[in-house]
Amino acid sequence: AASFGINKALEQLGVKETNLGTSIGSEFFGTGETIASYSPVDGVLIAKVTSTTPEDYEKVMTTATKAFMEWRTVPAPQRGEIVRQFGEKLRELKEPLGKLVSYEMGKSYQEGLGEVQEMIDICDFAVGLSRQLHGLTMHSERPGHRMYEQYHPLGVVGIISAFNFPVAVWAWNTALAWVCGDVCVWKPSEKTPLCGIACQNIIAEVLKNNKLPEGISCLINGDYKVGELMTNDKRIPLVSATGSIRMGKIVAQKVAARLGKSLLELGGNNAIIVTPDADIKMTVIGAVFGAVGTAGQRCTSTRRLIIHESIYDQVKNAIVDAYKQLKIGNPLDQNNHVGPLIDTDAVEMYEKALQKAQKEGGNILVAGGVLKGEGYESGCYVKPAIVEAENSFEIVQEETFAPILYLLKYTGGVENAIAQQNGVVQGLSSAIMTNNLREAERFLSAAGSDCGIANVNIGTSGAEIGGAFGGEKETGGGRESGSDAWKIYMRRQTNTINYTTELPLAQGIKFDL
Ligand code: UN1
Repeated sequence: AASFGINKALEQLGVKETNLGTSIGSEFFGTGETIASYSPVDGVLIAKVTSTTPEDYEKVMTTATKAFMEWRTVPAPQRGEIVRQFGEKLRELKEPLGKLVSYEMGKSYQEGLGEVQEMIDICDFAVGLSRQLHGLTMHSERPGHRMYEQYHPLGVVGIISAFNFPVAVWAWNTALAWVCGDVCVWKPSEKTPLCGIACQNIIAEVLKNNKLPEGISCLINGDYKVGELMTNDKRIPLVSATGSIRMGKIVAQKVAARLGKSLLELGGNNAIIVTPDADIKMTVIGAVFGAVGTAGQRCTSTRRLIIHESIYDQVKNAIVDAYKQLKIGNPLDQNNHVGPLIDTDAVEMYEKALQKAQKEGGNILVAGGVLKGEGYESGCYVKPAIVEAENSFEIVQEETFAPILYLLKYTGGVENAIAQQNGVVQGLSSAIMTNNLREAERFLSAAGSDCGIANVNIGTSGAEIGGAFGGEKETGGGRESGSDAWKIYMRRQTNTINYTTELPLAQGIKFDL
Protein backbone atom coordinates (compact mmCIF):
# COMPACT_ATOMS: atom_id res chain seq x y z
CA ALA A 1 0.00 0.00 0.00
CA ALA A 2 3.04 2.24 0.08
CA SER A 3 3.00 3.03 -3.63
CA PHE A 4 1.09 5.79 -5.45
CA GLY A 5 0.79 7.78 -2.24
CA ILE A 6 -1.93 5.60 -0.76
CA ASN A 7 -0.70 5.85 2.81
CA LYS A 8 -0.69 9.61 2.65
CA ALA A 9 -4.21 9.61 1.19
CA LEU A 10 -5.45 7.36 4.00
CA GLU A 11 -3.91 9.68 6.54
CA GLN A 12 -5.46 12.79 4.97
CA LEU A 13 -8.85 11.09 5.03
CA GLY A 14 -8.55 9.93 8.64
CA VAL A 15 -8.73 6.23 7.77
CA LYS A 16 -6.90 4.18 10.41
CA GLU A 17 -5.72 0.59 10.52
CA THR A 18 -8.83 -0.44 12.42
CA ASN A 19 -11.86 1.85 12.23
CA LEU A 20 -14.97 1.87 14.35
CA GLY A 21 -17.64 1.46 11.71
CA THR A 22 -20.74 2.93 13.31
CA SER A 23 -20.95 6.65 13.57
CA ILE A 24 -23.14 9.57 14.47
CA GLY A 25 -21.33 12.52 12.97
CA SER A 26 -17.83 12.54 14.45
CA GLU A 27 -18.64 10.01 17.17
CA PHE A 28 -17.45 6.59 16.07
CA PHE A 29 -18.25 3.42 18.01
CA GLY A 30 -19.16 -0.21 17.46
CA THR A 31 -18.24 -3.60 18.71
CA GLY A 32 -19.43 -5.81 15.86
CA GLU A 33 -17.21 -8.20 13.92
CA THR A 34 -14.56 -6.57 11.79
CA ILE A 35 -14.80 -6.33 8.03
CA ALA A 36 -11.41 -6.49 6.33
CA SER A 37 -11.01 -4.41 3.20
CA TYR A 38 -8.54 -5.86 0.71
CA SER A 39 -7.54 -3.88 -2.34
CA PRO A 40 -8.33 -5.55 -5.64
CA VAL A 41 -5.37 -3.57 -7.02
CA ASP A 42 -2.65 -5.53 -5.20
CA GLY A 43 -4.54 -7.90 -2.89
CA VAL A 44 -3.15 -6.14 0.18
CA LEU A 45 -5.23 -5.64 3.34
CA ILE A 46 -5.86 -1.89 3.47
CA ALA A 47 -7.62 -1.60 6.83
CA LYS A 48 -10.48 -2.96 8.92
CA VAL A 49 -13.86 -1.62 9.95
CA THR A 50 -16.12 -2.90 12.73
CA SER A 51 -19.65 -3.76 11.70
CA THR A 52 -22.83 -2.42 13.28
CA THR A 53 -24.70 -4.49 15.88
CA PRO A 54 -28.48 -4.12 16.42
CA GLU A 55 -27.65 -2.21 19.66
CA ASP A 56 -25.35 0.16 17.79
CA TYR A 57 -28.08 0.64 15.22
CA GLU A 58 -30.62 1.59 17.92
CA LYS A 59 -28.28 4.23 19.21
CA VAL A 60 -27.87 5.63 15.69
CA MET A 61 -31.60 5.71 15.04
CA THR A 62 -32.45 7.36 18.36
CA THR A 63 -29.95 10.13 17.72
CA ALA A 64 -30.81 10.50 14.02
CA THR A 65 -34.51 10.82 14.82
CA LYS A 66 -33.74 13.55 17.36
CA ALA A 67 -31.43 15.35 14.96
CA PHE A 68 -34.22 15.43 12.39
CA MET A 69 -36.50 17.34 14.80
CA GLU A 70 -33.95 20.13 14.82
CA TRP A 71 -32.67 19.98 11.24
CA ARG A 72 -36.15 20.15 9.70
CA THR A 73 -36.67 23.63 11.19
CA VAL A 74 -33.40 25.08 9.86
CA PRO A 75 -34.29 27.22 6.80
CA ALA A 76 -33.55 25.35 3.58
CA PRO A 77 -31.01 27.92 2.25
CA GLN A 78 -29.08 27.55 5.53
CA ARG A 79 -29.10 23.81 5.02
CA GLY A 80 -27.78 24.56 1.54
CA GLU A 81 -24.91 26.49 3.11
CA ILE A 82 -23.86 23.34 4.98
CA VAL A 83 -23.89 21.37 1.75
CA ARG A 84 -21.83 24.17 0.15
CA GLN A 85 -19.20 23.75 2.86
CA PHE A 86 -19.27 20.00 2.33
CA GLY A 87 -18.61 20.58 -1.39
CA GLU A 88 -15.67 22.84 -0.49
CA LYS A 89 -14.15 20.10 1.68
CA LEU A 90 -14.57 17.67 -1.18
CA ARG A 91 -12.69 20.05 -3.47
CA GLU A 92 -9.82 20.12 -0.95
CA LEU A 93 -9.77 16.34 -0.62
CA LYS A 94 -10.54 15.41 -4.21
CA GLU A 95 -7.16 13.80 -4.84
CA PRO A 96 -6.88 11.62 -1.74
CA LEU A 97 -10.53 10.58 -1.95
CA GLY A 98 -10.23 9.80 -5.67
CA LYS A 99 -7.15 7.75 -4.87
CA LEU A 100 -8.88 5.79 -2.11
CA VAL A 101 -11.82 5.08 -4.43
CA SER A 102 -9.36 3.81 -7.02
CA TYR A 103 -7.39 1.70 -4.56
CA GLU A 104 -10.28 0.21 -2.60
CA MET A 105 -12.66 -0.30 -5.53
CA GLY A 106 -10.23 -0.74 -8.43
CA LYS A 107 -11.48 1.84 -10.95
CA SER A 108 -8.90 4.03 -12.66
CA TYR A 109 -7.59 7.03 -10.75
CA GLN A 110 -9.12 9.27 -13.44
CA GLU A 111 -12.49 7.68 -12.82
CA GLY A 112 -11.96 7.95 -9.06
CA LEU A 113 -11.42 11.68 -9.49
CA GLY A 114 -14.46 11.78 -11.77
CA GLU A 115 -16.52 10.19 -9.07
CA VAL A 116 -15.49 12.81 -6.52
CA GLN A 117 -16.27 15.45 -9.17
CA GLU A 118 -19.82 14.04 -9.34
CA MET A 119 -20.05 14.58 -5.57
CA ILE A 120 -18.89 18.18 -5.93
CA ASP A 121 -21.31 18.78 -8.78
CA ILE A 122 -24.30 17.43 -6.87
CA CYS A 123 -23.37 19.65 -3.91
CA ASP A 124 -23.44 22.70 -6.19
CA PHE A 125 -26.75 21.55 -7.62
CA ALA A 126 -28.18 21.04 -4.12
CA VAL A 127 -27.04 24.48 -2.95
CA GLY A 128 -29.06 26.12 -5.73
CA LEU A 129 -31.93 23.77 -5.10
CA SER A 130 -32.06 24.82 -1.44
CA ARG A 131 -33.72 28.05 -2.61
CA GLN A 132 -35.95 26.30 -5.14
CA LEU A 133 -37.90 23.62 -3.29
CA HIS A 134 -40.93 24.97 -5.07
CA GLY A 135 -44.53 23.90 -4.85
CA LEU A 136 -47.38 25.21 -7.00
CA THR A 137 -50.24 27.51 -6.14
CA MET A 138 -53.73 26.67 -7.38
CA HIS A 139 -56.94 28.60 -7.83
CA SER A 140 -59.62 27.44 -5.48
CA GLU A 141 -63.11 26.75 -6.87
CA ARG A 142 -64.53 28.50 -3.80
CA PRO A 143 -64.66 32.29 -3.28
CA GLY A 144 -62.29 33.68 -0.68
CA HIS A 145 -60.16 30.56 -0.66
CA ARG A 146 -56.58 29.98 -1.60
CA MET A 147 -54.72 26.75 -2.34
CA TYR A 148 -51.09 25.91 -2.50
CA GLU A 149 -48.74 23.03 -1.90
CA GLN A 150 -45.65 22.71 0.22
CA TYR A 151 -42.78 20.27 0.38
CA HIS A 152 -41.76 19.46 3.94
CA PRO A 153 -38.79 17.43 5.18
CA LEU A 154 -39.50 13.71 5.24
CA GLY A 155 -37.41 12.22 8.06
CA VAL A 156 -34.58 9.73 8.33
CA VAL A 157 -33.43 8.54 4.90
CA GLY A 158 -31.72 5.14 4.74
CA ILE A 159 -29.10 4.77 2.03
CA ILE A 160 -27.73 1.43 0.86
CA SER A 161 -25.03 1.83 -1.78
CA ALA A 162 -23.00 -0.49 -3.97
CA PHE A 163 -19.25 -0.97 -4.32
CA ASN A 164 -18.99 0.35 -7.87
CA PHE A 165 -19.70 3.99 -7.02
CA PRO A 166 -18.60 3.85 -3.40
CA VAL A 167 -18.81 7.59 -2.73
CA ALA A 168 -20.86 9.37 -5.44
CA VAL A 169 -24.13 7.51 -4.96
CA TRP A 170 -24.13 8.41 -1.28
CA ALA A 171 -23.56 12.06 -2.17
CA TRP A 172 -26.35 12.12 -4.79
CA ASN A 173 -28.69 11.03 -2.04
CA THR A 174 -27.34 12.99 0.90
CA ALA A 175 -26.75 16.33 -0.81
CA LEU A 176 -30.40 16.42 -1.87
CA ALA A 177 -31.77 14.85 1.31
CA TRP A 178 -29.91 17.34 3.50
CA VAL A 179 -31.17 20.44 1.69
CA CYS A 180 -34.62 18.86 1.84
CA GLY A 181 -34.28 18.80 5.65
CA ASP A 182 -33.77 15.06 6.08
CA VAL A 183 -31.09 13.26 8.03
CA CYS A 184 -29.26 10.27 6.54
CA VAL A 185 -28.12 6.86 7.71
CA TRP A 186 -25.76 5.23 5.24
CA LYS A 187 -24.73 1.63 4.82
CA PRO A 188 -21.95 1.48 2.24
CA SER A 189 -21.09 -1.77 0.50
CA GLU A 190 -19.17 -4.18 2.73
CA LYS A 191 -16.70 -4.34 -0.17
CA THR A 192 -15.78 -0.66 0.15
CA PRO A 193 -16.22 0.28 3.82
CA LEU A 194 -13.18 2.56 3.94
CA CYS A 195 -14.69 4.92 1.38
CA GLY A 196 -17.59 5.16 3.83
CA ILE A 197 -15.32 6.04 6.76
CA ALA A 198 -13.53 8.68 4.67
CA CYS A 199 -16.77 10.37 3.55
CA GLN A 200 -18.23 10.32 7.03
CA ASN A 201 -15.09 11.98 8.39
CA ILE A 202 -15.48 14.78 5.83
CA ILE A 203 -19.12 15.62 6.60
CA ALA A 204 -18.59 15.14 10.36
CA GLU A 205 -16.06 17.94 10.38
CA VAL A 206 -18.50 20.27 8.61
CA LEU A 207 -21.31 19.45 11.05
CA LYS A 208 -19.00 19.95 14.02
CA ASN A 209 -17.66 23.27 12.74
CA ASN A 210 -21.23 24.50 12.42
CA LYS A 211 -22.29 23.12 15.81
CA LEU A 212 -25.11 21.16 14.23
CA PRO A 213 -26.59 17.95 15.61
CA GLU A 214 -24.21 15.33 14.33
CA GLY A 215 -27.01 12.82 13.79
CA ILE A 216 -27.63 14.58 10.47
CA SER A 217 -25.13 12.14 8.99
CA CYS A 218 -24.80 8.59 10.33
CA LEU A 219 -22.89 5.58 9.13
CA ILE A 220 -23.54 1.90 9.69
CA ASN A 221 -21.52 -1.01 8.32
CA GLY A 222 -22.05 -4.65 7.58
CA ASP A 223 -23.71 -7.04 5.18
CA TYR A 224 -27.34 -7.34 4.10
CA LYS A 225 -28.44 -8.10 7.66
CA VAL A 226 -27.48 -4.58 8.70
CA GLY A 227 -29.33 -3.24 5.65
CA GLU A 228 -32.39 -5.19 6.75
CA LEU A 229 -32.48 -3.28 10.03
CA MET A 230 -33.30 -0.24 7.90
CA THR A 231 -35.69 -1.83 5.44
CA ASN A 232 -37.77 -3.15 8.35
CA ASP A 233 -37.61 0.07 10.37
CA LYS A 234 -40.82 2.15 10.44
CA ARG A 235 -38.80 5.17 11.53
CA ILE A 236 -37.26 5.28 8.05
CA PRO A 237 -39.84 6.65 5.58
CA LEU A 238 -37.51 6.32 2.57
CA VAL A 239 -34.92 3.67 1.75
CA SER A 240 -32.72 4.47 -1.24
CA ALA A 241 -30.97 1.33 -2.45
CA THR A 242 -28.49 0.74 -5.26
CA GLY A 243 -27.47 -2.78 -6.23
CA SER A 244 -28.64 -5.95 -7.91
CA ILE A 245 -32.18 -6.70 -9.04
CA ARG A 246 -32.23 -9.59 -6.57
CA MET A 247 -31.41 -7.25 -3.68
CA GLY A 248 -33.88 -4.64 -4.94
CA LYS A 249 -36.77 -7.08 -5.02
CA ILE A 250 -36.15 -7.98 -1.37
CA VAL A 251 -35.79 -4.34 -0.28
CA ALA A 252 -38.88 -3.27 -2.24
CA GLN A 253 -41.06 -5.94 -0.65
CA LYS A 254 -39.82 -5.34 2.89
CA VAL A 255 -40.27 -1.57 2.62
CA ALA A 256 -43.65 -1.89 0.88
CA ALA A 257 -44.89 -4.27 3.57
CA ARG A 258 -44.72 -1.35 6.00
CA LEU A 259 -45.88 1.10 3.29
CA GLY A 260 -42.60 2.96 3.25
CA LYS A 261 -41.12 4.45 0.12
CA SER A 262 -38.18 2.98 -1.71
CA LEU A 263 -35.95 4.51 -4.34
CA LEU A 264 -34.34 1.72 -6.32
CA GLU A 265 -31.37 1.87 -8.68
CA LEU A 266 -30.87 -1.69 -9.86
CA GLY A 267 -29.29 -3.49 -12.77
CA GLY A 268 -28.87 -2.31 -16.31
CA ASN A 269 -28.40 -4.20 -19.57
CA ASN A 270 -27.51 -1.23 -21.66
CA ALA A 271 -27.22 -1.29 -25.42
CA ILE A 272 -25.92 1.00 -28.12
CA ILE A 273 -27.73 0.78 -31.44
CA VAL A 274 -25.38 1.38 -34.36
CA THR A 275 -27.26 2.29 -37.53
CA PRO A 276 -25.98 2.56 -41.11
CA ASP A 277 -25.77 6.34 -40.54
CA ALA A 278 -23.52 6.10 -37.48
CA ASP A 279 -20.22 7.92 -37.18
CA ILE A 280 -17.97 4.89 -36.74
CA LYS A 281 -15.16 6.72 -34.97
CA MET A 282 -17.50 8.09 -32.33
CA THR A 283 -19.17 4.70 -32.02
CA VAL A 284 -15.88 3.00 -31.23
CA ILE A 285 -14.93 5.49 -28.50
CA GLY A 286 -18.39 5.38 -26.92
CA ALA A 287 -18.70 1.63 -27.07
CA VAL A 288 -15.21 0.81 -25.82
CA PHE A 289 -15.33 3.24 -22.91
CA GLY A 290 -18.86 2.07 -22.10
CA ALA A 291 -17.84 -1.59 -22.10
CA VAL A 292 -14.44 -1.53 -20.40
CA GLY A 293 -14.61 1.65 -18.27
CA THR A 294 -14.73 0.76 -14.56
CA ALA A 295 -13.96 -2.76 -15.87
CA GLY A 296 -17.59 -3.09 -16.94
CA GLN A 297 -18.83 -2.56 -13.39
CA ARG A 298 -21.08 0.47 -13.90
CA CYS A 299 -24.80 -0.05 -13.87
CA THR A 300 -24.64 2.04 -17.07
CA SER A 301 -21.87 -0.05 -18.68
CA THR A 302 -22.43 -0.94 -22.33
CA ARG A 303 -23.22 -4.64 -22.46
CA ARG A 304 -24.74 -4.98 -25.94
CA LEU A 305 -24.01 -3.44 -29.33
CA ILE A 306 -26.88 -3.81 -31.77
CA ILE A 307 -25.35 -3.25 -35.18
CA HIS A 308 -26.99 -3.02 -38.60
CA GLU A 309 -25.93 -5.87 -40.87
CA SER A 310 -24.71 -3.47 -43.58
CA ILE A 311 -21.95 -2.08 -41.36
CA TYR A 312 -21.60 -5.01 -38.99
CA ASP A 313 -18.18 -6.18 -40.15
CA GLN A 314 -16.78 -2.67 -40.31
CA VAL A 315 -17.87 -1.86 -36.74
CA LYS A 316 -16.82 -5.26 -35.47
CA ASN A 317 -13.32 -4.92 -36.91
CA ALA A 318 -12.89 -1.38 -35.61
CA ILE A 319 -13.88 -2.41 -32.09
CA VAL A 320 -11.78 -5.55 -32.07
CA ASP A 321 -8.83 -3.41 -33.20
CA ALA A 322 -9.46 -0.89 -30.45
CA TYR A 323 -9.46 -3.68 -27.83
CA LYS A 324 -5.90 -4.52 -28.92
CA GLN A 325 -4.79 -1.11 -27.61
CA LEU A 326 -6.21 -1.65 -24.12
CA LYS A 327 -3.72 -1.76 -21.29
CA ILE A 328 -4.83 -3.69 -18.24
CA GLY A 329 -3.15 -3.17 -14.91
CA ASN A 330 -2.82 -1.10 -11.77
CA PRO A 331 -5.57 1.54 -12.05
CA LEU A 332 -3.46 4.08 -10.18
CA ASP A 333 -0.98 3.95 -13.04
CA GLN A 334 -2.44 6.38 -15.54
CA ASN A 335 -1.05 4.45 -18.51
CA ASN A 336 -3.58 1.70 -17.90
CA HIS A 337 -7.15 1.76 -19.25
CA VAL A 338 -8.64 -1.14 -17.32
CA GLY A 339 -8.21 -2.03 -13.66
CA PRO A 340 -9.24 -5.11 -11.70
CA LEU A 341 -12.68 -6.44 -10.87
CA ILE A 342 -13.79 -5.87 -7.30
CA ASP A 343 -12.88 -9.35 -5.99
CA THR A 344 -12.26 -12.95 -6.98
CA ASP A 345 -15.98 -13.79 -6.70
CA ALA A 346 -16.55 -11.28 -9.49
CA VAL A 347 -13.79 -12.94 -11.51
CA GLU A 348 -15.55 -16.26 -11.11
CA MET A 349 -18.85 -14.78 -12.32
CA TYR A 350 -17.06 -13.30 -15.31
CA GLU A 351 -15.54 -16.67 -16.22
CA LYS A 352 -18.86 -18.46 -15.81
CA ALA A 353 -20.60 -15.89 -18.01
CA LEU A 354 -18.08 -16.38 -20.79
CA GLN A 355 -18.41 -20.15 -20.58
CA LYS A 356 -22.17 -19.85 -20.68
CA ALA A 357 -22.09 -17.51 -23.66
CA GLN A 358 -19.99 -20.02 -25.54
CA LYS A 359 -22.20 -22.93 -24.52
CA GLU A 360 -25.26 -21.10 -25.79
CA GLY A 361 -23.64 -20.69 -29.18
CA GLY A 362 -21.76 -17.41 -28.81
CA ASN A 363 -18.71 -16.79 -30.93
CA ILE A 364 -15.77 -15.42 -28.94
CA LEU A 365 -14.21 -12.59 -30.95
CA VAL A 366 -11.87 -11.27 -28.28
CA ALA A 367 -10.98 -13.93 -25.77
CA GLY A 368 -11.20 -13.13 -22.11
CA GLY A 369 -9.19 -14.71 -19.35
CA VAL A 370 -7.76 -14.04 -15.95
CA LEU A 371 -4.36 -12.36 -15.89
CA LYS A 372 -1.56 -13.90 -13.87
CA GLY A 373 1.96 -12.91 -12.96
CA GLU A 374 3.64 -9.73 -11.91
CA GLY A 375 1.27 -6.89 -11.15
CA TYR A 376 -1.74 -9.22 -11.17
CA GLU A 377 -1.16 -10.89 -7.78
CA SER A 378 -4.62 -9.95 -6.46
CA GLY A 379 -6.16 -12.36 -8.96
CA CYS A 380 -8.79 -9.76 -9.89
CA TYR A 381 -7.53 -8.63 -13.31
CA VAL A 382 -9.37 -9.95 -16.37
CA LYS A 383 -9.21 -9.28 -20.09
CA PRO A 384 -12.16 -7.44 -21.61
CA ALA A 385 -13.93 -9.86 -23.94
CA ILE A 386 -16.18 -9.55 -26.98
CA VAL A 387 -18.70 -12.21 -27.95
CA GLU A 388 -20.96 -12.41 -31.00
CA ALA A 389 -24.28 -13.51 -29.58
CA GLU A 390 -28.07 -13.47 -29.87
CA ASN A 391 -30.28 -11.26 -27.74
CA SER A 392 -32.29 -14.33 -26.72
CA PHE A 393 -29.31 -16.06 -25.02
CA GLU A 394 -29.95 -16.38 -21.29
CA ILE A 395 -26.57 -14.89 -20.51
CA VAL A 396 -27.19 -11.87 -22.75
CA GLN A 397 -30.40 -11.23 -20.84
CA GLU A 398 -28.46 -10.99 -17.58
CA GLU A 399 -26.31 -8.21 -16.22
CA THR A 400 -22.82 -9.59 -15.65
CA PHE A 401 -20.80 -7.00 -13.77
CA ALA A 402 -17.64 -7.46 -15.87
CA PRO A 403 -16.13 -6.28 -19.17
CA ILE A 404 -18.01 -8.56 -21.56
CA LEU A 405 -19.48 -6.96 -24.66
CA TYR A 406 -22.05 -8.80 -26.78
CA LEU A 407 -22.34 -7.98 -30.47
CA LEU A 408 -25.83 -8.43 -31.89
CA LYS A 409 -26.94 -7.90 -35.46
CA TYR A 410 -30.12 -6.37 -36.81
CA THR A 411 -31.62 -6.18 -40.27
CA GLY A 412 -34.20 -3.83 -41.76
CA GLY A 413 -35.31 -0.61 -40.06
CA VAL A 414 -34.30 0.88 -36.73
CA GLU A 415 -37.51 -0.44 -35.16
CA ASN A 416 -35.95 -3.91 -35.26
CA ALA A 417 -32.94 -2.67 -33.31
CA ILE A 418 -35.20 -0.91 -30.81
CA ALA A 419 -37.13 -4.15 -30.27
CA GLN A 420 -33.88 -5.95 -29.37
CA GLN A 421 -32.72 -3.07 -27.19
CA ASN A 422 -36.02 -3.17 -25.28
CA GLY A 423 -36.11 -6.96 -25.23
CA VAL A 424 -34.55 -7.38 -21.78
CA VAL A 425 -35.95 -7.07 -18.25
CA GLN A 426 -33.72 -4.11 -17.36
CA GLY A 427 -34.40 -0.52 -18.44
CA LEU A 428 -31.60 1.76 -17.31
CA SER A 429 -29.54 3.30 -20.12
CA SER A 430 -29.60 3.14 -23.91
CA ALA A 431 -28.04 4.91 -26.86
CA ILE A 432 -28.23 5.23 -30.60
CA MET A 433 -25.39 6.18 -32.91
CA THR A 434 -26.81 7.82 -36.01
CA ASN A 435 -26.74 11.01 -38.02
CA ASN A 436 -30.20 10.25 -39.32
CA LEU A 437 -32.82 12.48 -37.71
CA ARG A 438 -35.66 10.08 -38.36
CA GLU A 439 -33.88 7.21 -36.66
CA ALA A 440 -32.84 9.34 -33.69
CA GLU A 441 -36.32 10.76 -33.14
CA ARG A 442 -37.92 7.37 -33.46
CA PHE A 443 -35.52 6.02 -30.84
CA LEU A 444 -36.53 8.86 -28.48
CA SER A 445 -40.26 8.60 -29.19
CA ALA A 446 -42.99 6.87 -27.19
CA ALA A 447 -42.40 3.82 -29.39
CA GLY A 448 -38.64 4.05 -28.89
CA SER A 449 -36.28 3.14 -26.08
CA ASP A 450 -38.04 2.06 -22.87
CA CYS A 451 -35.12 3.08 -20.65
CA GLY A 452 -34.79 5.85 -18.08
CA ILE A 453 -31.83 7.20 -20.04
CA ALA A 454 -31.78 7.40 -23.84
CA ASN A 455 -28.84 9.09 -25.60
CA VAL A 456 -28.07 10.09 -29.16
CA ASN A 457 -24.46 9.97 -30.34
CA ILE A 458 -23.20 9.39 -26.80
CA GLY A 459 -22.53 6.05 -25.10
CA THR A 460 -24.63 4.58 -22.31
CA SER A 461 -22.45 5.51 -19.34
CA GLY A 462 -21.21 8.74 -17.84
CA ALA A 463 -24.52 10.50 -17.20
CA GLU A 464 -24.29 14.06 -15.87
CA ILE A 465 -25.75 14.83 -12.44
CA GLY A 466 -28.16 17.49 -13.78
CA GLY A 467 -30.62 14.97 -15.19
CA ALA A 468 -32.71 12.51 -13.21
CA PHE A 469 -30.77 9.24 -13.04
CA GLY A 470 -32.48 5.87 -12.98
CA GLY A 471 -34.39 3.36 -15.01
CA GLU A 472 -37.58 1.48 -15.68
CA LYS A 473 -38.75 -2.13 -15.44
CA GLU A 474 -36.51 -4.27 -13.23
CA THR A 475 -34.05 -1.40 -12.87
CA GLY A 476 -36.50 -0.36 -10.17
CA GLY A 477 -38.07 2.91 -11.32
CA GLY A 478 -36.20 5.23 -8.94
CA ARG A 479 -34.74 8.58 -9.94
CA GLU A 480 -31.80 10.22 -8.21
CA SER A 481 -29.64 13.27 -8.74
CA GLY A 482 -30.87 16.13 -10.94
CA SER A 483 -34.14 17.46 -12.38
CA ASP A 484 -36.94 17.07 -9.80
CA ALA A 485 -35.55 13.89 -8.23
CA TRP A 486 -35.48 15.84 -4.94
CA LYS A 487 -39.23 15.45 -4.53
CA ILE A 488 -38.97 11.89 -3.24
CA TYR A 489 -36.95 13.18 -0.27
CA MET A 490 -39.84 15.38 0.88
CA ARG A 491 -43.40 14.97 1.98
CA ARG A 492 -45.95 16.86 -0.02
CA GLN A 493 -48.78 18.78 1.54
CA THR A 494 -51.76 20.48 -0.11
CA ASN A 495 -53.10 23.46 1.82
CA THR A 496 -56.47 25.15 1.41
CA ILE A 497 -57.10 28.39 3.30
CA ASN A 498 -60.46 30.11 3.71
CA TYR A 499 -60.24 33.84 4.44
CA THR A 500 -64.01 34.53 4.53
CA THR A 501 -66.65 34.22 7.24
CA GLU A 502 -68.56 31.57 5.26
CA LEU A 503 -67.84 27.87 5.00
CA PRO A 504 -68.81 26.81 1.47
CA LEU A 505 -68.18 23.15 0.74
CA ALA A 506 -66.28 21.93 -2.29
CA GLN A 507 -68.15 20.40 -5.22
CA GLY A 508 -71.08 22.74 -4.36
CA ILE A 509 -72.41 20.39 -1.68
CA LYS A 510 -75.15 21.90 0.48
CA PHE A 511 -75.06 21.04 4.16
CA ASP A 512 -77.28 23.45 6.10
CA LEU A 513 -77.52 23.25 9.84
C1 UN1 B 1 -23.71 3.38 -11.32
O1 UN1 B 1 -23.06 2.68 -12.07
O2 UN1 B 1 -24.21 2.91 -10.27
O3 UN1 B 1 -23.75 7.40 -15.63
C2 UN1 B 1 -23.91 4.83 -11.51
C3 UN1 B 1 -22.73 6.95 -15.09
C4 UN1 B 1 -22.36 7.49 -13.74
C5 UN1 B 1 -23.13 6.84 -12.66
C6 UN1 B 1 -23.21 5.37 -12.71
N1 UN1 B 1 -22.59 8.91 -13.73
O4 UN1 B 1 -22.04 6.10 -15.61
